Amino acid sequence: MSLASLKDHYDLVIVGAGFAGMYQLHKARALGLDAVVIDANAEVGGCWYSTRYPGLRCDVESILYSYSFDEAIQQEWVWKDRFSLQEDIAAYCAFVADRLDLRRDIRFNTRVASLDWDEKSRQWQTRTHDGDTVRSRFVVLATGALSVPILPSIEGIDDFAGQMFHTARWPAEVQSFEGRDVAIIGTGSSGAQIAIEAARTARSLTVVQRTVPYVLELQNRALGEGELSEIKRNYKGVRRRAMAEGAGMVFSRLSRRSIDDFTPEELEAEMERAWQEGTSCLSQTFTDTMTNRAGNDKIADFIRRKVAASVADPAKRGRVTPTTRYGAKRLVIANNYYDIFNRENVDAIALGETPIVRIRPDGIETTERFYPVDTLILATGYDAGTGPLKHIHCHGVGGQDLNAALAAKPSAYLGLMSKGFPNLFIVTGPGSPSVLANCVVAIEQHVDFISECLDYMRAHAVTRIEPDADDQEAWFERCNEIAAGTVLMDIDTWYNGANVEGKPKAFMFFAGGLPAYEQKLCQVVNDGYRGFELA
Ligand code: NA7
Repeated sequence: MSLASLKDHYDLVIVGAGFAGMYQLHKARALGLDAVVIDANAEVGGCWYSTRYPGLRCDVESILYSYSFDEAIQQEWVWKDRFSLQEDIAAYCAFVADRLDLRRDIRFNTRVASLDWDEKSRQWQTRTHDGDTVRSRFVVLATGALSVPILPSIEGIDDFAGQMFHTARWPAEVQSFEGRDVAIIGTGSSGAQIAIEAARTARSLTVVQRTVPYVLELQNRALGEGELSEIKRNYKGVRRRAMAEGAGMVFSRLSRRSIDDFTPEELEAEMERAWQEGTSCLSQTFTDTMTNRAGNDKIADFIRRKVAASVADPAKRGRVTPTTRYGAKRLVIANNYYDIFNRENVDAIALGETPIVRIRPDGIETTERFYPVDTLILATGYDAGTGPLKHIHCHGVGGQDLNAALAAKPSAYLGLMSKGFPNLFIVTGPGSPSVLANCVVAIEQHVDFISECLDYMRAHAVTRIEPDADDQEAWFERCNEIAAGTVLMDIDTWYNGANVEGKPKAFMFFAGGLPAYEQKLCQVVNDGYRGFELA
């Protein structure tokens, strides 16, 4: 593919052509701004284009994990499944790019190497790895939260002689596990989804668990034509309902009551109903899943009983039964996950009981036994939130380094801007609802805010915006205060930075829900961008 040439100057440079970058480009054009998107991939879609392991499926409903801003697009696109496969989401992004003619302003196959602020001209200089430089008044980092993989350091791993890959860097040619001896290290969403695929065809599958996950039922199914038309008839209403919910999703019913308000029989019935509805309904139906630890234990126990009813072999059942705090880690939601452990070719290791001694060229040796492996899958997660920014050398006022600032404290005012980095917006950055909600809703919320802000600045002849240091600090504290009142800080997770060595333990997102966050954004705008310094 030939690369569109970059001009010397734009009003706005957008880094990343995923959901956020695509929408930001569309909004910038509507404002009459001259904008360009730069993306390292060869196509739009961001992580939905670049992450392609077999079985990758979104755990937010298709009808809501999609743009709401264009009525014609949402009426025209036909979703196949209640929860979409990666290939369908990637196809949707390509369709949107076609419809809005976005590609002519996207420079693909190009990585941004550095961003440097020039105080005198109040402009950013963007340098690409190819050596091109571009100047712009504004930069929007639409780089996503989960794209930089973490590779585990396990003794002997470098000597492994079989095929080995991280889920985020999946080779296109590997689509089948037929006849292979597969081990999957990691049991977040990626590990669980691949395990379901691999179990069907692998000669043997070993699921290596460091923390044994709670896996909820996705309840995926094909979307009937009538069902989709019904939703489309009132799409606006469905979107409004999603926006009003904390996580940007819609359920047929939420109890909206405390777990303590139920008798044991009623609670059992409510949990079963929510389990059958699928996805995260079991967590969302109660008002206090994340704050009422005794109540939270009752949900954990309900899932343990589901495991007990699903896995016949008592030894395997013991190994896949979770014991940690429910809901503190990102929920894993998949179709019939526990059933795979009834297959003779599938086993699980619980590292808490039988740790890995070393990886050998032909398998995994634990303190208990040796597992032959020729395909080693690293489903070991991401340097979340701040990780994607680490690959860009970003220097703000006085040469200060954005990554050094984020390494010290993952803080951005409203998750949008960091002090010392004027005119640089981050979509779904640290301190925003981001991955705690339906990310597409969170992205639209941010892009709308940024676009309105750019329009305001132009109308008021403002050429520089940056957050106030005290307001940024107060927001960081607020995010951590909210998380501290919940189970989210009870254990080490990628939400609180604990999965990356050397990362400060701090809560990286806003856990107060989308409506509260939206209210805050509105207040800030109504008060003339309170918390921001405009010049
Ligand atoms: P996650 O959710 O971060 O899961 C990573 C898994 O890998 C998790 O089970 C980790 O155990 C495990 N892990 C990480 N390092 C190791 C080592 N060294 N040894 C053993 N196990 C390890 O990543 P996913 O890709 O599954 O999902 C990320 C998100 O992407 C997902 O939630 C969706 O939003 C999309 P741990 O739990 O830390 O003990």
